[in-house]
Amino acid sequence: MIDLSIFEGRTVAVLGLGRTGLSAAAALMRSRAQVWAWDDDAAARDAGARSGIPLVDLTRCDWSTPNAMVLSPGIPHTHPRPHPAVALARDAGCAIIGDIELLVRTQRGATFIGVTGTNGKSTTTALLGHILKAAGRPTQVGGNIGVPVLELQPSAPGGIFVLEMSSYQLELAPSLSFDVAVLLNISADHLEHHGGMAGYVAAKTLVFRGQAAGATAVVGIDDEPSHAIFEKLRETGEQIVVPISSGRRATGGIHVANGELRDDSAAENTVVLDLRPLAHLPGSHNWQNAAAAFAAARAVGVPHHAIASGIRSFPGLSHRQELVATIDGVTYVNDSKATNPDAAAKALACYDTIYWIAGGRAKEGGLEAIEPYLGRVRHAFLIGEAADSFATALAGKVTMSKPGTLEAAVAEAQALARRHDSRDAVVLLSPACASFDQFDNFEARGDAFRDLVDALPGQRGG
Ligand code: UMA
Repeated sequence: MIDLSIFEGRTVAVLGLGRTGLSAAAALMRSRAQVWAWDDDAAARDAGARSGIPLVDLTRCDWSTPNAMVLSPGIPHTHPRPHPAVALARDAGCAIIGDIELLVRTQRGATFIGVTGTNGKSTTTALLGHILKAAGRPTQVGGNIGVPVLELQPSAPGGIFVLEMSSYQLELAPSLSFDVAVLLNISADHLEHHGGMAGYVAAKTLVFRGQAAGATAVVGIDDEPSHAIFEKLRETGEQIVVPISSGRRATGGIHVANGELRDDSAAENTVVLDLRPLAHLPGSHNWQNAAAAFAAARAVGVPHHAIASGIRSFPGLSHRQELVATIDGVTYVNDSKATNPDAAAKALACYDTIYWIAGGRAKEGGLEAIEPYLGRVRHAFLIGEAADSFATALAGKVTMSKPGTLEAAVAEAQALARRHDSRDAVVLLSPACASFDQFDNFEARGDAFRDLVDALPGQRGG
């Protein structure tokens, strides 16, 4: 756990008692700070109280006392409107920061690598962490990937923190200046939280904040907003700027052509590795992730051969095109992490005969990203709150039904897919939606899918 003695004897408000807030309260209490914690959810407050965390209603307290507020990333501080406690803290001139700001303030000697982007950031973060560890570098991985950073250990000499950064977390870490910052891609997501696309792009751009000469910016150039950021950094930034692409030659950078990872940073366009045989990194989106991880690892001095070896031995991540089982010739793939249409489109692009389970709580924006791949979908099984709106959007484009629940969808999908005569049928859970209407989070949704598949009659004997 990270030592926060810089707050010893001071009062720190902690708003939100989910993963971030619980870890922040624990680290602060261990460092003998006075914690005032609150959560709008009574059950979360009760759980906090049971762990000995002092509760103070932050919407009614005296804001002249706290020295800082540690805000959980998912709680609004600007759009659609600031949480009432945030507004009070701000009026009182209290600093509003996230857990990653605390990590940065206390671990000044460490190397920080930040990975952001709308899609692929967890895979890239995990892949990069794996490469660095395999190369013998003392590396810890945390942030949005699901490990609150204050639960990490203090940095060892030469230590590296690889942090997956959401747009929310970037806004709450004003002192952050990454030694290596990675922006993978940008497409519409979390628009309500950022007041629209411009606000979202601005938040993502914060990953490059404060980078000076000697730092490295790794930037995807395959979508318009990211490409525009790349151009601007190349013209005006002081840092080294490395373009990455899985679709075109990234002159002076890293790209993938026909599945081959190529290093063009010295204008030699050297082939580093053939990515096509790697089952845990399927599809061109994962090839972009590999290009980004390569560029970032190289920026901290890992040799080519060690990076290639790390990419080859990467075991993949749960809930991201995770191969669950093959039963009666039908392959079941858990892509629960696809919480927006863009992410689901990337999975749909990887298979030819798809029985697609989609739905949940829809994000803003339509299903346009999905449309080019609907020809691969034999049947769509729609679940959750979005079932009706998805049915309207997909009408006439694909055959579909509305089983409503994941359980019913898996049963229906199995019944239809096993009738398919060739061996390439895939039952794909790639919801294009958040999970919160029916599950606690995407992990719980993916675990439920895995359990349902495990219980299917067939070769597993369920
Ligand atoms: N809460 C309130 N008032 C509100 C809103 C929430 O009190 O108005 C409380 C909730 O009751 C809950 C707590 O705040 O108890 C939840 O806080 P949170 O939403 O910030 O979630 P954490 O559990 O702290 O998890 C966060 C990230 N979640 C979000 O940003 C929404 C996790 O990313 C991250 O893994 C974790 O910190 C550790 O760093 C998840 C995520 O969905 C994976 N991220 C989004 C994404 O990837 O798209 C950004």
